[in-house]
Amino acid sequence: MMNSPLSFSRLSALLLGLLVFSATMATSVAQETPSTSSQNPTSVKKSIPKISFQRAWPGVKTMRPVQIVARPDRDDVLYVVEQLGRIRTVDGSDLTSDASEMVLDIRDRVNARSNEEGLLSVAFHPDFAENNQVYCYYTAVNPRRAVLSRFSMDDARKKILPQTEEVILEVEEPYWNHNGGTVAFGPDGMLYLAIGDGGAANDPHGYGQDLSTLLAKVIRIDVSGSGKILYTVPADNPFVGVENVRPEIWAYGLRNVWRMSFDRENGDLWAGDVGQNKWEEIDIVVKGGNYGWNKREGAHPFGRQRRGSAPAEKVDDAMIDPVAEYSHREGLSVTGGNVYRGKEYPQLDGVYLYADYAFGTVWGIRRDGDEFIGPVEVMRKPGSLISSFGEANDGTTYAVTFEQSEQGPGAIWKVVAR
Ligand SMILES: [Ca+2]
Repeated sequence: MMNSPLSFSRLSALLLGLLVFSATMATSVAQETPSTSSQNPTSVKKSIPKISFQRAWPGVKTMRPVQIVARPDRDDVLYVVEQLGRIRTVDGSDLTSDASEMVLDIRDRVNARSNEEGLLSVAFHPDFAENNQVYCYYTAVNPRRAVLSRFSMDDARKKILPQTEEVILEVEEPYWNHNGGTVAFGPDGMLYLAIGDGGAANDPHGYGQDLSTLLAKVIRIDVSGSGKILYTVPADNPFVGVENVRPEIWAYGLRNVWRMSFDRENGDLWAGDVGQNKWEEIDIVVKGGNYGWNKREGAHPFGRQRRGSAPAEKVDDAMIDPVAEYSHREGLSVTGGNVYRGKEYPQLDGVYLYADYAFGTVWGIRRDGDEFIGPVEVMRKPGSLISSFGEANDGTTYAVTFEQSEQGPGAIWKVVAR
């Protein structure tokens, strides 16, 4: 999320002016493209339906919601992460309910002074029902750093207890921006964390391709230990035993992954990596993969435009191209989403949804083996800054937004196929 090359108040005013126009467009598009599921349910569907956002929990007041997450042991509650350092509940069984409880407040230790800082991501442990563990990823100061911590919920599972914090990992952040990030558990039970390149512009220290730092990486660690062992490195990580390389690294060359998620059906790890000057990208993150930053931006060489720098280096074939990209004519900052696996809209099954944070455009893309269908633009919602998507346990997909401006009220939406 969250390049801020423009004044968003001005941008939002512009975008709001387009609302009536876009509502008309959305209607006509939906009529042109009826959403039908495949005739043969065993084949990969070829179509990508249009979607819309249906307001959920309209009476719940939230500010700067940056994530909505499910709790593995219960369907009737979802958790909305607020960037300033709080987590609140919404009623997973009643989307009209106004009920909301604040279950964690760590504003005392979270630094959320800038647009890209704060409590950025939360994940419940897959064995939460047994261990009460909740993992939080946030930014802090003195020194400026990114923090991955484990908290426990109380026995009644009403509150996440701030005093139970155990810091698992800290990464020094040289600049305020590009902190990533997403914490998520894989189907293998390991904890994956996306960490940004540390910030500034151009990745001035070359962290993207530097395997001695955790910046600009997706890391994979095992947090199942107990006592003083807060994490271990899985023996099958790609760089275990390589000299001067951090063994936690799972993939690298990632500038600022703002949202990644696992396809719950096949385990694919999809990520939206925010670009700098020209290209926003979607990657499927694989073991040991190099996604190019700062030698590449999207599928394109990067570096030519740097003053005083050498010409862009020859593009290395070992670097992995994005599976989708879009230029800054179409948006400014990608928000990665998730592969829809809910039962309610079979025509949407298998579609990875992602958005541009600034323009409010949503796209869908399907993976079909090594081929991809799409991306297809499936919705426009100018005036909503789409900060994240999230899934309930049954695959129902939600989105959270800042309305009208970055300081505007937060809103939560259910993704509906048209
Ligand atoms: Ca890349």
